[in-house]
Amino acid sequence: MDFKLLRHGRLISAHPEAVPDIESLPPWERHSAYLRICRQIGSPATGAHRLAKTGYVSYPGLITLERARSQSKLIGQILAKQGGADGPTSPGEANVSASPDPRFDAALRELIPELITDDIVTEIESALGAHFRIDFASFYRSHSIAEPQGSFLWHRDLAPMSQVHLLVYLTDGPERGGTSYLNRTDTRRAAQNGYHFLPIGKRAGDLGPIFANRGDPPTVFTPVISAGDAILFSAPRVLHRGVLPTGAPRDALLLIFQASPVPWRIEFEDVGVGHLVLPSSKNTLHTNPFLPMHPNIATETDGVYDLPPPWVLEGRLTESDQ
Ligand SMILES: O=C(O)CCC(=O)C(=O)O
Ligand SMILES: [Fe+2]
Repeated sequence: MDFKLLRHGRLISAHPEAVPDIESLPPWERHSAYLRICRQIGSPATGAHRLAKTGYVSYPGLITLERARSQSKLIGQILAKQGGADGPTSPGEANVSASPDPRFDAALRELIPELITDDIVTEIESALGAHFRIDFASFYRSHSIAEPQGSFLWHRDLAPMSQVHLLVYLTDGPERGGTSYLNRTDTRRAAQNGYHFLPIGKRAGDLGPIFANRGDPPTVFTPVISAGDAILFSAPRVLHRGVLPTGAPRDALLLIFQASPVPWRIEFEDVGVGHLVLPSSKNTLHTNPFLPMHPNIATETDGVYDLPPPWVLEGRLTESDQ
């Protein structure tokens, strides 16, 4: 399906006449139609293969230790005012996200051009076959708690299939926790065995039973993290789980990318970073990706769990991708 588009300077979005048709598509189909249009318009880089094949790429030392420490310190200062610097703010939830603050905007203006290296651009663009944009950013602290919940259990993010995360660790040491990942092949095997986009209450900490008596056990990738290391990963396409810290908290910066008809730098230069840190988390599946800032669609019900179509369970980007 093609939609009427509009150019605003160097940016491109949907024509108002096309919006009702776009918003009436089911979410997975809407995002895959968008990806196909981004592919037609853009001239993305090609040739990289790690993100496309495995679903994750590790970048040790992506930013300096000094920069990582100063971001971690900033998270501490903001949480000290807001609550959550020294422990969870809701029972059982390890993560506390820092609220928007002009100091984060200043930090992002400096950090983003360093974080999004040419190699990262090539990996993302080769994997999507399209350019990408930064959708939002989150600075968060994960505390040591007794029982893992939410993103600390095996999951795939219920998000557009082209959504990619860059998780930058700002603290280090194994006692500060980390993240574990399965590759795309093992994630697809898990889906065939019935474990995929499970609602929070049904997520497991142990995938052993999912693979028991069904071929080789999965390969679990759990990098030992140092402050400044980063992982680029396809959050809806690979199973992953945070590893809870056992001592002092873990601080991280998460950048969320979505497909775009134009290169990320154009939006970074023309729109800035003021919209990136949000007061609360964003449900990126229930958005209109054709409009500036990908706003949520108010009429689309949040939190209702429908079984995604087979191509989504298999971890493909669109119905016609592999
Ligand atoms: O905080 C973590 O280690 C996991 C993050 C996560 O689940 C995500 O970015 O989708
Ligand atoms: Fe996740």
